[in-house]
Amino acid sequence: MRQSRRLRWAAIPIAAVTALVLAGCTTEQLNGYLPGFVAGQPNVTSKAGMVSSLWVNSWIVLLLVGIVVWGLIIWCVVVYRRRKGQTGLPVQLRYNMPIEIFYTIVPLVLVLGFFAYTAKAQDAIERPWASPDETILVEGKQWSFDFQYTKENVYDVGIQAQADTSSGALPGAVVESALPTLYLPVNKKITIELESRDVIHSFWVPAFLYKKDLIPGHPNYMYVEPTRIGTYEGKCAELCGEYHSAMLFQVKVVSGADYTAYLTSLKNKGYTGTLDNTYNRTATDPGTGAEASTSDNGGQG
Ligand SMILES: [Cu+2]
Repeated sequence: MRQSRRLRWAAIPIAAVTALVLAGCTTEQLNGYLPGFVAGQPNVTSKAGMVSSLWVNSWIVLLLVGIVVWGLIIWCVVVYRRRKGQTGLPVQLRYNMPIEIFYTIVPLVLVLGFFAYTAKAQDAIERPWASPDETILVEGKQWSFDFQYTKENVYDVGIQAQADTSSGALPGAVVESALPTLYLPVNKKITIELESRDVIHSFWVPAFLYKKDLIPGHPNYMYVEPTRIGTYEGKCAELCGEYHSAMLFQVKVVSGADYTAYLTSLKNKGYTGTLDNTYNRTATDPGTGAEASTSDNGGQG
């Protein structure tokens, strides 16, 4: 009786401290330090919150499991330590049904729980838009990306990151303005089709918390709804050859008006029509008939 009352009193300061700690949490901390979350601003995409809550809640559950396990280990070590004058092995315990049922059921419940929440989030993230506002084809190639804005029939061709050799530039710095840039209109449902011209690449925008492989001959799809205007870094996340590390790009989430203006600028540059295989490295492979007339450019097309 006395002990339970004491526990109840202990609960008050624990709850108060927990509330204070959570109230003092920054947006970054509440989202498990995942990239893309900024205090007072909307999430980068409509689905980023699902990923971060799956991540953060999984960590909370796993830390609670950890605390129980660490506690039991420390308790065993202290309570059943060898005492002065003891020799030989202690009494061995076997076939303890309650414990065996406990350590079978609890992990099973945990695994099923993680599976269910992961499947639920994955289903929501991977569900195709019924009627996308925009459809964009992303072509990976050694070592850059091309972007085809399918509805408007314009495209942009990327080159691999260029080293910044200007005075004062840090070693390894790249010319940001020369990076291929994918423009996305804010608050629109966009289907991104992912393809590759040569080997497997991966399209990764860390701030979107979303990444998917570009596989030659096997289109993949991403369903994105960007919800915050800004510039986000992207990179290839699948080792794809010598200049894999130079396979960088940027994503600019812009207003509808800026998006239209950008597409018009592509049209004015003459980047109209459909991206064909001109930029394929494999266009020069033996057997295509092109090997005689086209010199191998080292795959940097
Ligand atoms: Cu790559």
